[in-house]
Amino acid sequence: MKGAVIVIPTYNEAENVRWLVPAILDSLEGAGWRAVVLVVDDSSPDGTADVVRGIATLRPGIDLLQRPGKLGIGSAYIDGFRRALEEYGWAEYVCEMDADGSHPPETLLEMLEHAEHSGADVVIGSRYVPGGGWVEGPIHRVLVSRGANLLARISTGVEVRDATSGFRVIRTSALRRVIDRLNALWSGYIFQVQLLYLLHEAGCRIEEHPLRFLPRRAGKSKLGTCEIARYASWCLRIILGRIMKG
Ligand SMILES: Nc1nc2c(ncn2[C@@H]2O[C@H](COP(=O)(O)OP(=O)(O)O)[C@@H](O)[C@H]2O)c(=O)[nH]1
Ligand SMILES: [Mg+2]
Repeated sequence: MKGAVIVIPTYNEAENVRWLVPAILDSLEGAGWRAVVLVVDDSSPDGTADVVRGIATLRPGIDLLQRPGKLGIGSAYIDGFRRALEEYGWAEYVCEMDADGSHPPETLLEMLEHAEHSGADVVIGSRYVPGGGWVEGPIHRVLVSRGANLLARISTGVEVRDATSGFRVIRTSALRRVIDRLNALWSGYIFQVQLLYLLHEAGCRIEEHPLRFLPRRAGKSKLGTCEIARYASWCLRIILGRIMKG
């Protein structure tokens, strides 16, 4: 049986995990996949972890990694990936997914099937390939995303249209190639671009799959101006480094 661990970082997503976690398991198990959803929660004040514990008593396939405080989305993925590789050796894929409903579970299934059929090491849910896009995306969010992608492409040189997407299927064999180098990555949103760069440098085959990116269902975005500034500072540093080298 094909297997996947879906790592979901959460901070104040109680209303969302309640429906999303069972929906992912229903979708994948219904298509013959073995799946575990691993929620990495940073002791959310809204009790996200309690909701996850509650639904975990009702069905198998749900795991929770609780951390002492808000340590960042990047570091949540690093801890989640380590746990996924250590505890779930049967899984061929480790996935990244947001908790807020922007990433539809049906698309995750399509991305896994895409990886199975194409043999790609990484499949990214992409808003910027034909068939993908924003569903009711507010203009400022779309502009931030476009700008972030432009910076990502100039700094890393990786020819991926949606380098900032946090919706990804990664073959475990590919993740193992870079896992020892993840400690050097940053804890915030730039982690996604840094990880993509590492996977690219490790010779992974990276493909994109159309994603219809939905509005967040409940709660608030955690992407603030500080995060955007940190993101841009990393990209500019890499670009300047390139220019200095000539
Ligand atoms: N564990 C953890 N999860 C986080 C943190 N920051 C954001 N997230 C989660 O990362 C995912 C993406 O965040 P979101 O606020 O939707 O970002 P946006 O889509 O760019 O607005 C969501 O599931 C968040 O709950 C964090 O510091 N720690
Ligand atoms: Mg979101």
